[in-house]
Amino acid sequence: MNRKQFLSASAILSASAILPNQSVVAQNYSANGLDKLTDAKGDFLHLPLPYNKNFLEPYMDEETVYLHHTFHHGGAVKGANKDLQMIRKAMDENNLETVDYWTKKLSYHFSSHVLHTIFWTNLTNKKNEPTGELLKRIEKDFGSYDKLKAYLSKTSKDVDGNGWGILGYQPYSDKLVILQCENHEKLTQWGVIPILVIDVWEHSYYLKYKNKRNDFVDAMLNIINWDNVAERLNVATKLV
Ligand code: MN3
Repeated sequence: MNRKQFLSASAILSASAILPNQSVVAQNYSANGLDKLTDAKGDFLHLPLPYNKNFLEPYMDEETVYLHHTFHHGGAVKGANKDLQMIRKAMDENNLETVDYWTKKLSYHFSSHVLHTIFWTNLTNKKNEPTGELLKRIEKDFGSYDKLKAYLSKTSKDVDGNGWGILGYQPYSDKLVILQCENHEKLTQWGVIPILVIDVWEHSYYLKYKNKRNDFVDAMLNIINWDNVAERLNVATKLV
């Protein structure tokens, strides 16, 4: 088996292994094991939630999940499709006057689509902990699971304005890294593949937690689906 065949075989295995609980189906993932975010034409797809709207109660209330998924995530998908269309139009018409504007917009909307898609699958409704290869990596790169949690928690709580706390795999250094992302696309490191993301935009928590972002982040850290994070790490390390 050559490298390409090996990668393709392991991607198929990973794609089946990455499935989270309940109703998520195999077509939510591409052949390389990453989330399927586009259709055959290259337009962006907004997939249904991988569980019922009340699945994350009481940590995340049904109304917030509904509004967040439908209008915030859904709005980003619509925005990304429009941005793409405007870039194609500019290229077709050979008029690049506003192409930088749509390119910036696409970075914002597409990054939102990527992070929200990961966010929904990262959550479950019962407490669990990382094990196996993921735990080994956490201990190697952060010292312990508790230290990782403290670092991710502090980073997420302290985002300036709207943004995300992110645990990702950095292939250039072969390490897990924490990012503090502003909006959806700022303060990244090139190459990082997110495997665990915490949305600290106000729309994520305000109905239930009001201004208490710290309480929301603490609650989220109780319902991380560490199996999903482990499967994402497995896919990420096989992509390179
Ligand atoms: Mn959001």
